[in-house]
Amino acid sequence: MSSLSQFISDLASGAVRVVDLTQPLGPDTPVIGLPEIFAPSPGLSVKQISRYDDDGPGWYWNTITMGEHTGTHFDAPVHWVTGKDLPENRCDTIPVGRCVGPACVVDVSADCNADPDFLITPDRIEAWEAEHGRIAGGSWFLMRTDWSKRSDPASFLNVAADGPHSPGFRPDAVELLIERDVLGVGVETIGTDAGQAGGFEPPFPNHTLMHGAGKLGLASLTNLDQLPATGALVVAAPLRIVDGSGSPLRVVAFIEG
Ligand code: 23J
Ligand code: MN
Repeated sequence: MSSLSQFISDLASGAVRVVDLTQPLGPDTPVIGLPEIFAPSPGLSVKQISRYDDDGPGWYWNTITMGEHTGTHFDAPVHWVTGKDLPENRCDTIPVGRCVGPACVVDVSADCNADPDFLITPDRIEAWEAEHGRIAGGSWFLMRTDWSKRSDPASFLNVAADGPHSPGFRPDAVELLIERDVLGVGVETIGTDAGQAGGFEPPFPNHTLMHGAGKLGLASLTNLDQLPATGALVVAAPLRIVDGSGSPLRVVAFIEG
């Protein structure tokens, strides 16, 4: 049997399962809050075109409006100034093959429960590699924080007087992942950088360094607790928006068992 027909029969038998890493997308989906000097990104609004009525007796459809970076979404390298001149850096030009890869899932949920400002370090990634093997080039690096379990938007955004508090990456951890040549990183939080990352050096290291290296981002993922540390296959392909900096998307993982 060819490997693809094996895969198809494993899907049919349930030997391979599909896990949805996507949050529902609705008008109440939270959006990132930036300092007021910057333009805000609007959340989803939905306007009905018709619903089996005078505007369309046999059909239902809507118009949707939202920022590209709303809900479970994809960050393209062109999103950040450091990635603006790279080849194949936008939603319509990224080869779809770069959106598909094995997942390395690092569970830092206990650390994030103890400290909402938890930052993953190179040591922590190397400890994971000592247990599970070196991160292969072309992998998605997924950080399991269990942040997606914060179903109340206020606790998900976790904004205090000094700004948002949510976990992320230390700059040297981002550098290590670039060295490993990952496809990109995926997180459960509103963005791929920590809530306090605007004050890091460089600011927003996951955006500044990852996108500068042509790497991708996935934000607001869920169900990472259903994935094994290694062995899942993740498909995360954005809408092919011309000159798009990112897009909401459906993120799908295939796992064994
Ligand atoms: C713009 C500015 C800062 C950040 C972001 C966007 C995101 O997190 C995003 O969705 O790309 S941190
Ligand atoms: Mn984004």
